[in-house]
Amino acid sequence: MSNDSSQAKTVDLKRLKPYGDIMGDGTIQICFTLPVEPSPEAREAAIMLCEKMGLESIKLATMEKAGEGFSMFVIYGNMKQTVDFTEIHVVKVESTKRGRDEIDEIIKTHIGRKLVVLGACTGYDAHTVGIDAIMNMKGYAGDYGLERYQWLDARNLGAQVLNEELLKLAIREKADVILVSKVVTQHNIHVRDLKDLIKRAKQLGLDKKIIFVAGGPRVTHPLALECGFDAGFGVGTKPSDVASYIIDEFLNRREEFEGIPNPLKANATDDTALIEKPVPTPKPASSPKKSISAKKTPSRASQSPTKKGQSAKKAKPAAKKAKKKAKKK
Ligand code: B12
Repeated sequence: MSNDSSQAKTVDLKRLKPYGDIMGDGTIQICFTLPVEPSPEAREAAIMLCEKMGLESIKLATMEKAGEGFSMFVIYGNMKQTVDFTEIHVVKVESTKRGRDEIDEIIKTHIGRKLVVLGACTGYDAHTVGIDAIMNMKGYAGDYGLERYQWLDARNLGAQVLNEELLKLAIREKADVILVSKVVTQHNIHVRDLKDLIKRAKQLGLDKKIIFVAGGPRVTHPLALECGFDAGFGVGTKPSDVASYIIDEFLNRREEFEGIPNPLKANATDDTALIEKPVPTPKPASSPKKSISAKKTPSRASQSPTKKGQSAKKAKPAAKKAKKKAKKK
């Protein structure tokens, strides 16, 4: 594949198509499995399917056996379809990306207290890796988690936290932000659970007081908005993306509801508005983080009608671990 960056100049954004070797060739690579043994007939079937997809100059790179009765293909071909890149407008989270030191300094200077952030994987969902990536000290992809921010009081409640229990804790702990992770999307359970949380929050008058953020591999910002959340984050999100959004949203809301000008806005007059230097390496938080847990709530695993199911069994250790951790703090 040619690596000539001067080719970028010839990109036609009105008629954007995939790039393979020559600008505008429309080359794509696709990979799929057919439920038949590898054979000349299977190969022909794979090529015919690609033709039906509208591909031209089809080149079959490999046909491999993928288990008994299955064959896997990697095929190249050129597509004719284009999209008008200039007409694409995506609804996305609006915030200025900042680093941890800067965010800590902004909270210290302009808010003067720690922001309380509760995170949980809700409903039956036992996939904690996503919320851990955002919250845990060690963080994700070289980006420290929210627990490491000196001016965030970040508490990870773990998996299978019931919406009602999450809101009870939010009231008790005076949460500023609730982070919800949804990974399982079967039968649109993520949408139902997210909407249910906001419905309950509205009944309790919490929807304007707390910033609600959803996340997960199939969560998008528009989907989160549709569910009544304030923002949604998907695949590849880093903790600092979330922390950056939190402070922007917190200060915007404070301006809107309390009339305190947002010092981060470009036209802010406050001379502390622009943080030029990051604070030195933060010391461990002086006040130990309060321990909270959703322990009074019977876990979904034990309530589940399918309690003998694999999902319920696997969920328990994760929930126990989170409770233990919260107790330790
Ligand atoms: C590990 C895993 C498990 C582990 C979970 C262990 C744990 N403690 O988390 C175990 C084995 C328990 C498990 C169980 C099940 N799993 Co599973 N699992 C996975 C797997 C392989 C990886 C998920 C993962 O850890 N990703 C890594 C993290 C870092 O990525 P992430 O979650 O996307 O998080 C990032 C972003 O999305 C975002 N993010 C996520 N949450 C949040 C929250 C906020 C607030 C923000 C801002 C951002 C954010 O930030 C993160 C970092 O960038 C996936 C397949 C896959 N390859 O993705 C299947 C998968 C998620 N599981 C699946 C299924 C079906 C199940 C089971 C139902 C299987 C079964 N029949 O028992 C059970 C369900 C149990 C339950 N009650 O929930 C399906 C889900 C299908 C669907 N869309 O509904 C998947 C996709 C596999 C598949 N292809 O079928 N699973």
